[in-house]
Amino acid sequence: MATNLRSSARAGAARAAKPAPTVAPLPRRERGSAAPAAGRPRAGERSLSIFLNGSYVTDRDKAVVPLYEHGLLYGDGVFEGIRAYNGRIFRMQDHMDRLYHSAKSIMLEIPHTKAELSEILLETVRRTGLDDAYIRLVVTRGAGDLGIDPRKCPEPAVYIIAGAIALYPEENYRKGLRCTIASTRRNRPDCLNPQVKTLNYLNNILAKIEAIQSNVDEAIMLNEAGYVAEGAADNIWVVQGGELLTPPTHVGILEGITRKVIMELCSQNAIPWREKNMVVHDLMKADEVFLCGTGAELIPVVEIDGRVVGDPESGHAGRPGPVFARMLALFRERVRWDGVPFK
Ligand code: PXG
Repeated sequence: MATNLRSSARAGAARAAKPAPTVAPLPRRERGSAAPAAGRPRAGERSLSIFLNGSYVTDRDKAVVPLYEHGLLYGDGVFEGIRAYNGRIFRMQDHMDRLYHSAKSIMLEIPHTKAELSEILLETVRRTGLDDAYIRLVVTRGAGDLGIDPRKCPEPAVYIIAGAIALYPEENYRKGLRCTIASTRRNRPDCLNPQVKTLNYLNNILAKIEAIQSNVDEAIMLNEAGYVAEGAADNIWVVQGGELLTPPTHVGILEGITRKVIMELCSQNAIPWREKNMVVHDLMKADEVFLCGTGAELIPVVEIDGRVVGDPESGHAGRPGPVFARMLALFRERVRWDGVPFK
């Protein structure tokens, strides 16, 4: 009979001989890996604000959720990653709409109206005292019993964490990301539609683990038919002949809000763009590739499975390209003013 590491370690006879791990541990990231003493804020957490299903909490160690919470037991819930810039919540309405659509899709009733939840969101971020913040908004099925039956969870739960933003290292924006094409395919839309932003991120995490194991920064995922889908937690753009191309949602991707902002910025600045089904070769021959998402904003990809991105005669192969630089500048200008003020 198979035993897990803990049960075998508990057996008296086995105590002396700890079983050998079956997998090598994932390498630790240097930054933020050391845990501070309990109760003491981690770096950058003095400005932490948490809405814990009805009450506001500032101490991370007091912000605990029930063990029988189905968000934990089954990933039964939905979420949004949101950013505030310059005292405004960027694209709050878009995030609210997507959250409520995701919840509707999994038959989860959010226990607040959009207007109420927006107010709670604004208040949570206001309490941080920050102008620029990262906000995680989570709605779960709530606590139930050990079975999956959602009817055993009488009350959905709402959790919001707002705090200082953890950016990718600045070096990644200057030098670009090295990526792998993950062998883990993006969830098929008829199994778990990637448009629904659920707490089930294992598909993406498995792709991220592949990137880590390959010693690169990020993973690009394909759909089951081999079409380019998206990054592990970002959408993808390809620049070809001055045109911006991104996979359509029917390929099986999250309909990203940053992706939508890029479409708008292109249209407003007469930069050609369109949705296109793409295969790995389209990435290999691209002039430029970049990823986009709330956390990463826009981030260039300079290498994919050992191939340098870009034409060697362009002068920017293996480096962030001019279209990326222009889009990043337009995006950074937009976030300064486009949002709902909370101050
Ligand atoms: N695709 C996937 C699979 C994602 O998880 C995006 C695209 C980009 O969507 P937005 O709406 O953010 O432009 C995401 C973003 C983070 C973070 O900290 C983001 C996501 C998930 C977990 C963390 O940026 N989703």
